[in-house]
Amino acid sequence: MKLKTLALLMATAGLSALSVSVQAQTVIKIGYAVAATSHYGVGSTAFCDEVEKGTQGRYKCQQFPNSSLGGEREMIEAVQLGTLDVVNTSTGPVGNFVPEVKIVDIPFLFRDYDHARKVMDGPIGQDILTKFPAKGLVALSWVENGFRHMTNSKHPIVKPGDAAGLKMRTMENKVHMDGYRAFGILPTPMAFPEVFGALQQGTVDGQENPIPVILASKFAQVQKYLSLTGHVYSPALLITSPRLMNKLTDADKKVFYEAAKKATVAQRKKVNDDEATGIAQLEKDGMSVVTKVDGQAFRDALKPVYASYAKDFGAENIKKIQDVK
Ligand code: EAX
Repeated sequence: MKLKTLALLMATAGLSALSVSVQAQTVIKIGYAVAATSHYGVGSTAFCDEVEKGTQGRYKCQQFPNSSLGGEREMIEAVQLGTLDVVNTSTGPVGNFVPEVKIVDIPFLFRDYDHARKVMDGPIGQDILTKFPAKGLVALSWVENGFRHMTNSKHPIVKPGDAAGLKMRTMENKVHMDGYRAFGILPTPMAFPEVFGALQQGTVDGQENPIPVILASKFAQVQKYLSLTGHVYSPALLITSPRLMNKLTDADKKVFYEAAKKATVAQRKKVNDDEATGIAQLEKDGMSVVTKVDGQAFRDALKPVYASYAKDFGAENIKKIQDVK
């Protein structure tokens, strides 16, 4: 009898040891273009911490910052193929995969951060997220890159005339490029990993990015002039694959979506913090900053392009976004 009990105990112990080893940890690979210390790193870490906590460690992340897995377009392709699990990416190349995203890339569409975040969190933004599965992708949440500003190595930009003729690196984004041409810029599309070198070598005169990216990527080392043009809001997305989502239990799925919400809050907060302290830092780093840009002149230059945006995206859809208060 005693022996039997012992055997039973041993069997139970063996079984639980087995069940522990069956619950192996799944490592999720998450990639982004900029440094681990950037807003992308902060958002991704918030996502990863919550996923690990919410699944009691059954899932954990391995992060690939600094474009170590390629540019944003390549990372989205990798998620589609299943070689990368999650990408935290600006919308730069996303419209080439999911055309419904393009409308939020229109320059001077959003008045400020409050407006942009309200649209993303509201029915318009949330409806765009539903368009991803048809393209073999799942958008977990809107995160954020920030309002984009121009930098260059030639001279201060106050009005479109100053930008005219400058060769400027842009994202691989037609909506942006069409708009920037109206400013007189010569847009040169390029993946992010090539930008620092192109600025250093003078292949391009300038580029445009939000303060958190300009800071994290040390563009002050290769660009003298920063103009706070805020000419376009740059949304970002946490994108994963249907393949990964379909493997999750309903409870784990909920954990992933909750984690994505935490990422949104954390990433936006880092954008706010960088906006608050970053301009002074960039000045310290040697940049000459134009804070008073002639925004109206930039908006006026864009008028003819808005007519073509209206044709592409529907004037009423643009107005719906503008009308969000
Ligand atoms: O997403 O390509 C870009 O300029 C992006 O803003 C940057 O990589 C962060």
